[in-house]
Amino acid sequence: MSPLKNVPVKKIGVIERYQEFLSVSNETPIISLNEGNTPLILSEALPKELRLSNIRIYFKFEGLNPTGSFKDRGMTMAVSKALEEGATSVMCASTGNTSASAAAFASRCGMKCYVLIPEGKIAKGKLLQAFRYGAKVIIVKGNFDVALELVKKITSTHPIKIVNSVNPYRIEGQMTAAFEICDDLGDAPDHHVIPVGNAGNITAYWRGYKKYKEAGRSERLPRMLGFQAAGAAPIVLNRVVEQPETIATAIRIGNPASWKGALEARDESGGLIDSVTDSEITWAYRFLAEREGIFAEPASAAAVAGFVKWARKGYFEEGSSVVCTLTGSGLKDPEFALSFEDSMEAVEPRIDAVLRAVQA
Ligand code: AN7
Repeated sequence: MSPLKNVPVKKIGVIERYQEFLSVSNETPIISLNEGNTPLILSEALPKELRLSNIRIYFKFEGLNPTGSFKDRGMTMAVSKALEEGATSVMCASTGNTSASAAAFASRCGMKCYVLIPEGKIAKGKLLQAFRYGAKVIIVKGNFDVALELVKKITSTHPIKIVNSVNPYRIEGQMTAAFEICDDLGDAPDHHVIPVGNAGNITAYWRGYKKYKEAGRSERLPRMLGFQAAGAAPIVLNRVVEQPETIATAIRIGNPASWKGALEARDESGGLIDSVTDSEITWAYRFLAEREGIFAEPASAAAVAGFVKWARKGYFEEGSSVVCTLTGSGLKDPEFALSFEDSMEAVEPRIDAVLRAVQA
C-alpha cells in the first residue's frame, strides 16, 4: 500500500554532489553514507556577547555527519578509491574521529579496518564507534604522532591502504565542505575559522575555496584562521611538540602531517594560525551548547575560542562574514561533557523535594 515503496532515494553524498571536482570516474564504486550537506547555522548569541552587531558568524556543523564528524567527507573518497584500486583492508592512526569514520565506511563495503589509537587519550564515544563498526582496534602505548609513524611504515610495506589524511583522496573529499559553504552563502565568506590538529582540514578547505573560485563557482577567497590548542601548538611554535597535552584530545597532535598545507593556507590567504588555552576552549564549548543550542566537541570549540580571542582584539571588520567549522559532535566525549556537574543525586519522588531541587 505504501506509495513511497518504489521511489528511488536521491543520492546526496559528497561524491555524487561534487564529482566534477573529484578524482572519480564512472567506474569508481561509490561507498557513501549520504555524508555532507551539513547545516550552516547563523550564530545568534555570540555577536551579542561580543557586542559585534554587524558581524555575521555561521557555524558549519560537521557533527551532523553520519559518524558525527567531518572525517566522513574524506573517508567516502578514500575508501571508494581504495576499493577501486582493489584494496581489501584499510588502516589509520587516530585521535578518534578518523578511526570511527574509517571503520564505518570499511564496514559498508566489507573491507577490514585496522585502527591505531593512542592509549588513554581518546574520547569514549569515538572508541566505541570503532569497536561497533567492527574495526580491529589496536591501542598503542604512545601518542597519535607515534601511532601515525607506525601506520605509515606498515602500510608502505604491506598491502593495506592508509586512510589518514596523507592519503590525498581524504583531502579531496574534505574540500566539499568549502563548496557547500559557497553554495549556501552565494560566495565564500570573508573569514574562515577552523581548528587545526593534523592540519588536513585547513589544507582541504583552502584548496576547496581556490578550486571553486577557479571554476567560476565563487568570486572571493576567505582569510583562513586556524587554531591549535596551546599545549599542542607545533605550527604556532614552529617546532615539533614531543608531549602534546590538551583537553581537546582530537587535536592532541605534536607533529602534523599536513604542516606545509596549513602554512600555505595561512600565507596565501593572508590569515593566521594561533593557539587557544584549554580554559578558552572550555568557555567556548559551554557557550556553544548553553547559549547557541549547539553541542560540539572540545576540538571544535577551539575554533570558536580562536574567533572570540581575535574578535576581542578587533580583528574582524564591520559588516564581515565569518564561517567557523564545528568539526565534531559533543556526544563523542561524554566524560568531558559531564565533568562540570558536581552533583547528580536523585531526589525523593515528592513535590517539595523536586521544587527544592528546582530552586537549588
Ligand atoms: C573533531 O581523528 O586527527 O587538522 O585522528 O577530530 O584535519 O587533523 C582528528 C582531528 C579537528 C583536526 N576537530 O583536524 C583523528 C584526527 C576534530 C577532529 C580535528 C580533528 P585536522
